Amino acid sequence: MHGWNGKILRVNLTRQKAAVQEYPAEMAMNFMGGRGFAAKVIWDEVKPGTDPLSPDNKLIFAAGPLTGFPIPSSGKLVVAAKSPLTGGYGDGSLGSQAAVQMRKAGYDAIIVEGRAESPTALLIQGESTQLLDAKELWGMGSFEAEQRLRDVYGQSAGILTIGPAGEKLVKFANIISQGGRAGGRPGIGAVMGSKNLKAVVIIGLGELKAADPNGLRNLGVEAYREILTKPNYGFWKRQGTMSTLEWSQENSVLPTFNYREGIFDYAELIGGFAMEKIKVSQRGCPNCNMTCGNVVEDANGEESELDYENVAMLGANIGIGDLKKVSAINRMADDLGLDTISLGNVIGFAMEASEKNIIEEKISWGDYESVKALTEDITYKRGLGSVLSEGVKFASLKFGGETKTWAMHVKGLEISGYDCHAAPAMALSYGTCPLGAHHKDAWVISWEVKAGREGYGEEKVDKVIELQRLRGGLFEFATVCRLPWVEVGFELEWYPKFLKAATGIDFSWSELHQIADRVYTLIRAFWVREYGKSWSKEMDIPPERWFKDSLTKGPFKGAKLDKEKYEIMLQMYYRKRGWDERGIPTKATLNKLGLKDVISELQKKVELKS
Ligand code: PTT
Ligand code: SF4
Repeated sequence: MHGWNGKILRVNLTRQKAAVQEYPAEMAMNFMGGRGFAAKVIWDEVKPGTDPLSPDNKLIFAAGPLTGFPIPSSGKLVVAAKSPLTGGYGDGSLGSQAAVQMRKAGYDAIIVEGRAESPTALLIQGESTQLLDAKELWGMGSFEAEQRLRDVYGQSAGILTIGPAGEKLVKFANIISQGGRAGGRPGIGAVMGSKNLKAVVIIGLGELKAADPNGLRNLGVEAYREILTKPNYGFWKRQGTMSTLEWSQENSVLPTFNYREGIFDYAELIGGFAMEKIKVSQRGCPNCNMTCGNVVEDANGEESELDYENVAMLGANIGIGDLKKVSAINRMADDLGLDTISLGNVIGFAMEASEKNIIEEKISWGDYESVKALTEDITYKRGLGSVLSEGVKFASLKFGGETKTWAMHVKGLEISGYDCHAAPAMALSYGTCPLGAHHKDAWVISWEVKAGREGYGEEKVDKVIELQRLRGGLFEFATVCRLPWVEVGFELEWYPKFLKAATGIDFSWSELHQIADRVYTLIRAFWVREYGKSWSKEMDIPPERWFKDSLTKGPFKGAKLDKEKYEIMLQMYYRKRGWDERGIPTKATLNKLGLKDVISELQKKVELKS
């Protein structure tokens, strides 16, 4: 095999053993890599009903056949596990030197199983694998832990750590790298913590082998050059994802006051231009010439790396209109290892509950000091923080009553930074994302704003599926950053060419789409196997707030979603995916996608339609 290393490293922390395993070419052809590999391993190896925080869950780090090659933005790594937040499949994409180093160490994936008896770090240096005592790092913030390791292993080592939130098993703890890259929203950091694994350090000593090394090198040179010529490149380098803030405000999709509104009175103070005034430097993932990490000086004079989602959720959604303060909370989240989207979501929920006297604690919109204290309490599971650390779905079940209406999640994963009162396609994207309400699989909102907000028609369903096949498919399997394509218009046609030069295989678009459909259906099967008879189409329906409470201001004042029309759109989506009216794959679809073995397993849990 070229492009792929053909090897997986399996580390058992209970037995303190590591083994290198070869995997068949069929696995590469059917699932490609990254999310595809992770989904296959989780389906095959995580038994139904496994407690996600038990030693039986598997923690997976997976790259794809393009990861690490000298082509644009190829330093990404999928981190995955059964999610403790949702009980379903969970993953995230992290930009890190660890992605490149893992591939250079000769592995396409690492599977971590079991649980170490005491805090441990996994060290991979070329072919050698060691488990190190990490007691001294336990309790440390992710920044300090990474720095300590970097002092020993050097600047080029790939390092992944968890913060105290992962150690304390906060259900939305994620994994941090390079002082501000974060991945694994659905609690993948908590899974790492449950295994007593504080850090992973990788130093690759080999070189990646492409089928056509010269061809790939030349393509890479041409591609980097091409990105520099894109008209939006200069502005992107200035603002990165932060320009989305003003765009969201203009289009009334900026989540504000726990998704009550789509505009925020102080948006200008926390947008891309405000960011430029406090920007001190710029960082990025490996192999990338778009370096979109905007580093700013926060309210404490410290460095904080900003992206749109961080600011939408820790700014507008909780009523903070001061970017330096937002940045300080963002820095806390990175250091503690908390997902900023879920953090802003649970805090917004608590603020609304406080306003409505549903809880005794007083925490008002925009109250910076209380937010900082609550962020600490969530991490260390104290008082109200302890309830919120379980996620917004759990908190609403605990507080009961009307809170269910405005607990903003799908399948237990808190909603990302786009309000959907007037965006049915984006609502469908959240509803059907294989992780719960993440925007990563189909950021259809930018298209929907241009195509028209009102409709619930077939073209919206088609667009969601088309984007899921690319963003949730190709980019997550080849495991490279999608932003060159999404943000500066780097053409999709480059990717089959990269794949051909790396692997020697001429993948057609229909083959790439089929891999995406296979993985989507396998992940859906995993969810259904976990939820069994309690699975229903309700799992794919966003929260009641968007159907019940209209926007009260802005250009879309009065707008709300239509439930009946949403459900018609959802059924259309199911039909196109070959799933039945409950959203469960049919036998014919499973057969067509080469997932025959899944049928017998799934039939133990639910009745399958032909
Ligand atoms: C992603 C989610 C996002 S998506 C953001 S900002 W975004 C938040 N960032 C967080 C953060 O920062 N700190 C923190 N403690 N929590 C955070 N949670 C949120 O996590 C990220 C970029 C971005 S910035 C995006 S859109 C793109 N996402 C990609 C993707 O998903 N796949 C892919 N192939 N390429 C992508 N490129 C872009 O990467 P999750 P990163 Mg992230 C500080 O992981 O779990 O998917 O959640 O990886 O290296 O930080 O790069 O406006
Ligand atoms: Fe990382 Fe941004 Fe480059 Fe993507 S565009 S690889 S997120 S620096």
